[in-house]
Amino acid sequence: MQTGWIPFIPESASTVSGKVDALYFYLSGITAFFTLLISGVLAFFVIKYRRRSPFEIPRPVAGSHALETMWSVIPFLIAMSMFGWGAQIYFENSRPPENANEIYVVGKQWMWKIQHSTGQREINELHVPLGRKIKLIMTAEDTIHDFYVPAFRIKADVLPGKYTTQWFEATKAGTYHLFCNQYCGTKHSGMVGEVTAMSPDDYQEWLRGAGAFGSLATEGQKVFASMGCPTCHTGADNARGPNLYNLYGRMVRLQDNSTAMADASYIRESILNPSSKIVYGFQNIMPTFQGQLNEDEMIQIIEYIKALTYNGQLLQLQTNTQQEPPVNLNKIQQGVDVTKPGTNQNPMPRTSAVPVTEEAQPAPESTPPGRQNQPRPPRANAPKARPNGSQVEQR
Ligand code: HEC
Ligand SMILES: [Cu+2]
Repeated sequence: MQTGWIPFIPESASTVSGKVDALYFYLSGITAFFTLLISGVLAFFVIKYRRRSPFEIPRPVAGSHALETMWSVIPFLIAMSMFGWGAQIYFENSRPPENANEIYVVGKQWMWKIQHSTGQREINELHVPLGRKIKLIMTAEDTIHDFYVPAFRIKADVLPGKYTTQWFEATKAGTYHLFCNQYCGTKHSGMVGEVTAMSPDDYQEWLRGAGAFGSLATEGQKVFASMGCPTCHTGADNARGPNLYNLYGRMVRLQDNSTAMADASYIRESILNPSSKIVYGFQNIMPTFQGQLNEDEMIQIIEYIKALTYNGQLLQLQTNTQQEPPVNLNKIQQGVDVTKPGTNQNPMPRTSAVPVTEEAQPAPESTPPGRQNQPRPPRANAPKARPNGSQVEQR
């Protein structure tokens, strides 16, 4: 929908902005139509049925079922059309597509901190390629903020202690306003920034120029090691903590036999409030890391744990026994997208963990030394080892 000629309408630069505008004009159009209709009819009747003499007594009005029904049903249908149309756009807008590029946003008084999974970081700026779906995973360090880009017609609250998401696909190169749209303190009005949408080639160029840090996953690996997580999460079967390999995106079985989805929020909660959900077959011994990790580090750890999942081809856990550097660190640092199957020709990492395949057998029911608890049944979220210890072929 072409809206450039109308004053006060922000530029339209994403796949959804035209749809939002169309709905907006539909609502405005209906409002204008009924405003004119009602005020016109009102003026007409005021004149037509005015009292002509002081003694005039108006004729009594009889009810009309047809009329009553009509003016109930027609507005109902109109209202439902608004609802249906709005809900459709809302759903489209609030469900990020599977294949989107993920970018992390941390709001804090009073700035926006952006982290790309390849390691680039920005403050109050966001660079994105045109024609790619971008999913923002957002959280706040202090209070409620709201990430609002009018040109993309996207806006969502950013909450402390929680991840919220929104997504967009930019369609037009340019630089657009970024606002915080939720009053968040003294300098709220200064919490602004710019979103730059650029052609994929320019974007690649920009990534090369901006990448001063390791990828989020490799940064996360460092945080993971420096926090002492590998002392319990060794990846071995008899470890004190569960193997985090292939954890992300799975259903986890919990002590009370319920299940939970291992997404970013679950991992975050596992780290900050470990006793709230105890993994089946494990003791409640994990200490809380509340106050020891900032939101940036939390995101990095999550990306690291995520990177431990893709087809079992990625990084390996830094275990105590491990001498070699993780398999894919170099590739990730070179900017190779190791999440694509086939980019890693290295042999499987040497952890006890093996990706689950359809024909994978349950782990042998032996009790490894040092276990405090009963041998546990195979866990839904744990990769399973073959009885002979060999590794299962990649899919
Ligand atoms: C003292 C040992 C210990 C340390 C240190 C430790 N963990 Fe844990 N972790 C555990 C145990 C035991 C569990 C399972 C019980 C539970 O859910 O609390 C667990 C559970 C988890 C889970 C959920 C796993 C699943 O399969 O659902 C995640 C994620 C996790 N830890 C991440 C970390 C991170 C990140 C660190 C470092 C910042 C860390 N842990 C440090 C012992 C530890
Ligand atoms: Cu704010």
